[in-house]
Amino acid sequence: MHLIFILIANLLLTTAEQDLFEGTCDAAVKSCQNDPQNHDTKFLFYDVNPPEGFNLRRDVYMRFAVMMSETHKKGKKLDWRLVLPPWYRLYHWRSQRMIGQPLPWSTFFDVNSLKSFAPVVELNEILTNETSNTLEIDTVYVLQNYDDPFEGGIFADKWQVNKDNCRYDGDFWGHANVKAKEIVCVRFQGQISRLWELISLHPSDKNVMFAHGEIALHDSYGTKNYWDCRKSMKFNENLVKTAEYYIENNLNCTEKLCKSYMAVHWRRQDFTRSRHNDVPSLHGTIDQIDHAVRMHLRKIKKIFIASDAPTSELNLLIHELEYLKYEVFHFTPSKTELELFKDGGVAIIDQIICSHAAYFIGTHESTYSFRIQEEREILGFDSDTTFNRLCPDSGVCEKPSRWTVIH
Ligand SMILES: Nc1nc2c(ncn2[C@@H]2O[C@H](COP(=O)(O)OP(=O)(O)O)[C@@H](O)[C@H]2O)c(=O)[nH]1
Ligand SMILES: [Mg+2]
Repeated sequence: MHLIFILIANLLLTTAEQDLFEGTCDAAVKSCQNDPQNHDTKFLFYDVNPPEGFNLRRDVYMRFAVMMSETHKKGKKLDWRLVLPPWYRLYHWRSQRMIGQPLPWSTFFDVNSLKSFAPVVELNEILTNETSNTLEIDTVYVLQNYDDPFEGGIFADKWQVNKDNCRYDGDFWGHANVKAKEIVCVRFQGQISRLWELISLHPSDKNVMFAHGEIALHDSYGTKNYWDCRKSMKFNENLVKTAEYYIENNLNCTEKLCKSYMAVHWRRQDFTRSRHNDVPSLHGTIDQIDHAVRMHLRKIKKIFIASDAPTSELNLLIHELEYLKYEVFHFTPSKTELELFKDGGVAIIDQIICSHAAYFIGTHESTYSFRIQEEREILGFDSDTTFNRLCPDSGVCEKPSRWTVIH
């Protein structure tokens, strides 16, 4: 009797799991897999907490892209595509913040390379095909944190529809012609693949969106698939060419792993206010750069500084380092370059230059520095040259975690 009960329970579970995962597309139907205009295609949209910056958003993208890729690898949900959320009015993009247009991912990334990893489409690939010119999202699930993530002393994966205080605080990436039919708020914590359970609440939905996508966590961080996804995030080739041209002409290097310069990511602005226990003063920064060169790079005289510091503060740092006889470099875009690449592209050029340096020192817990560290792992630098940070002038200075590449 007991055995029969287990068998029936398993059978029910299997059917439920199948319902959850199976789409209407047949893996053998090529058009179904590749064509965003196919009527059976379903679209998964997401948005991120409005104040979050570019580099955390890149990590959130990876969570969704890995989730899609892993589900497709199992032959499930083959009719689903992930829509790349346009970049719009990011908090740190000072020169375009007020007037900015939504920018497609191709502004910053090689979208064909992203597509080689996961079934992604740009929003404008879909919008141009909308006959009514309005895109209706069937359900927007607004993810919300639990008040107490460690209820009963443990962090358990769970979700629960929440009917109170429900509103979407985004702006559909600046696209006035995108509308939501229904908004559902959900307390959510845990692995991102459990979002499929939410999607299955409305099985006939064609367009589903998750707001506050950052609340869902990686299913597994640092795995081979994670790194395959990360490797596919190649930058737009004009940004790469501009960075390489700069490196060749200013920093005397034509190789991938340069030996001629060291790079520092000096994160200021909001970090000096909200994380002042983690970042050094101007003079603390100079001492640490000088010390690192003396310890590790005795032949190097060229120092590249990537920073969001105000010009006056940055100039002080540059002058003080020059006084110590260093040749100091900072990428300043021309007016045309700034118009072409935008603040986001200039930040990427800085990151690429840091990625190729003989030695890199980053800022503690800056996702901007994290992305540089990953790039250096992919390029094949010795991890000792990568996982280094600026310490505060006094107090504890934890070593950066080493997230090393898996091929
Ligand atoms: N050009 C340039 N921009 C930077 C630099 N550091 C920070 N920024 C800007 O500030 C933003 C910081 O936000 P985010 O990407 O979230 O990184 P985090 O806040 O450091 O974790 C970046 O996306 C850039 O727009 C830098 O070294 N160079
Ligand atoms: Mg940030």
